[in-house]
Amino acid sequence: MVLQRIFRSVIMGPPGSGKGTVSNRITLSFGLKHLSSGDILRANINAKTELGLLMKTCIDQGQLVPDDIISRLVLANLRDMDHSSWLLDGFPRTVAQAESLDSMCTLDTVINLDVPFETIKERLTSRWVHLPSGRVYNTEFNPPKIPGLDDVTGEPLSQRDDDTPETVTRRLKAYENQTEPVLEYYRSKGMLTTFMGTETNKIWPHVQAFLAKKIPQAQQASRRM
Ligand code: G5P
Ligand code: MG
Repeated sequence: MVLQRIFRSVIMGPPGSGKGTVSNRITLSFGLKHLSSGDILRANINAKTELGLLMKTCIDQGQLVPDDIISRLVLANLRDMDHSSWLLDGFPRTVAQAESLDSMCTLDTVINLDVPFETIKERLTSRWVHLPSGRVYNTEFNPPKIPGLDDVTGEPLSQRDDDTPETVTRRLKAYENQTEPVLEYYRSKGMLTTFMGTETNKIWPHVQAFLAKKIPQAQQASRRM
């Protein structure tokens, strides 16, 4: 599908709720560009930039990185995608971040994946990632074709340092305290649509149908402009 008007969206949900997995499917179905704040931070850590090394301790302890740093990084990436339709994953995660995003653009929609915390904990310890692309696998749910290797590039997969059971517990706490208020922020603006469930394969058809309705509307609006 070729988009005719710029479509800007955010995907939210607790750690491990399937934001990366669903984003990948949205990218393939609707051609939106995917930008993940976690992938940006991990790319910095991997490249051993000064910022990456500074942020690594925060991430490994399951804490959020400071608002001003992540907002600067993400908004700079969004400016580079100024003429594209995009899906933002993992940002905003605090009300201050949501306000900084608002000051830059108007969103078309916010998708919220509501997956119970008990479901999430099991998933993260069996996750494997391809760091350069952000592609995610799971030894139970979507294993790579060859164990330990990325399906597309054949490069080795790794496990995230913040996927240990203790850190996952801290990440879920940070989500409850700092990110749940962002859901209310978007709900009060009438922008939030929530998809509940315990399995991505059951949630996905609903997300797909929702976006299929939203995106042609954006195209119709552009024809009237
Ligand atoms: P991230 O990288 O944004 P999180 O914690 O928000 O990390 P995460 O862990 O990346 O979110 P996800 O993207 O929601 O999870 O989930 P996923 O990767 O698609 O799926 C998780 C696993 O479950 C995968 O192995 C997948 O294959 C599997 N899976 C999916 N669906 C199913 C299913 O139906 N069944 C089963 N069995 N498995 C399934 O952020 C990382 C850190 O960076 C910092 C913070 O420190 C954060 O903790 N950070 C920020 N700090 C401040 N502000 C921000 N805006 C920040 N953004 C990042
Ligand atoms: Mg993710």
